[in-house]
Amino acid sequence: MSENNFQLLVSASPKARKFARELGVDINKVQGSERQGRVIENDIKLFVSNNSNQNDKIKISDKDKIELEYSHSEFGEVEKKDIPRIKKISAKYLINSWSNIPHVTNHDEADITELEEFRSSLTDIYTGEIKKITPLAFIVKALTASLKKFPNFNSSIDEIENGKITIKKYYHVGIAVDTPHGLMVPKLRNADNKKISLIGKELKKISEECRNLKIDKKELFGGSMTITSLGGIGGSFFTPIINYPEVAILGVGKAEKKKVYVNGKFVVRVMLPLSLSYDHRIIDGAEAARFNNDLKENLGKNFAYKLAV
Ligand code: CAO
Repeated sequence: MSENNFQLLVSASPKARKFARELGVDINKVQGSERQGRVIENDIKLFVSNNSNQNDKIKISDKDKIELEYSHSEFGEVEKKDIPRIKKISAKYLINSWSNIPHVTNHDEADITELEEFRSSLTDIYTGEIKKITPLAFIVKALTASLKKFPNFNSSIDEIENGKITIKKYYHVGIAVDTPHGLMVPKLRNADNKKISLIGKELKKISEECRNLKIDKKELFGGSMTITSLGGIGGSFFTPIINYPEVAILGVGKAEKKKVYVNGKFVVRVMLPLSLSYDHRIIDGAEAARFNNDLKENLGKNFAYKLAV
């Protein structure tokens, strides 16, 4: 091993290393304050605060900058607040996705009447208590089934210049989680192999970890496709922004009872709004419409995966 290699292996406790990883800090760049340069948590905090101004700048190129002719305060009272760190980090990704990916969004509605009847009938076999599993767990499972049939949606095209597409053979579904610090997208790993009740538990676990800033940084990477659900809050259709380097994202709205025309008459059905945004460089509108049809089938009355609750 060369002298340089030794310099890279900074001395630190596993706890300090984990802390640095969670904050996305390269521990080798941190100046240790303990004996022989050992790094402790305080050194990492100091490093973050010294570097945050530089690293957290939201990059907007000069040509895109618009100079305001008047300051806001010329029109009344204003207040300046810091933008949370996570929002600053996601800003770069959002600008990259929105400016570089040709987005198209297909809107559709899934009839989840039977799924909802089934979901509300789930009880614990030992206690008889109603099992609380949100529709999202079912949507995750349905999505993985569609991804298996439509591998283009489980791809990345970061090497498009070389004419290469990476098809992932794993099914790690990203879940957009609303946190007080900003939006975070942890991955629900190998969702295709998990029962719906386990997916429900993991959804709670990863969203809590995000809200308490306890999620490991690596868990925010390596996804197949993302689901962004506003169903628990409200609203129907929207235009989700693709979470680069993924190529598609599914927006889910609030399911509502609606009058639908079926077999010659109007009937009341529970309809779930779906908004599928995709990268038009790799996915065509027809493929997206077929994907939505398949997803609707997976969420519809023949949903076979219910056996895997
Ligand atoms: N239609 C109708 N009701 C729904 C629903 C839907 N599509 N999705 C959830 N609900 C219901 C749930 O069943 C639950 O009902 P009860 O209180 O009666 O049990 C309630 O809404 C709240 O659900 P939830 O939001 O807590 O749970 P979830 O599993 O649906 O979602 C999570 C988890 C982490 C995705 C969510 O908490 C969250 O953060 N959502 C916001 C995501 C977001 O901000 N996306 C926008 C990104 S773009 O800026």
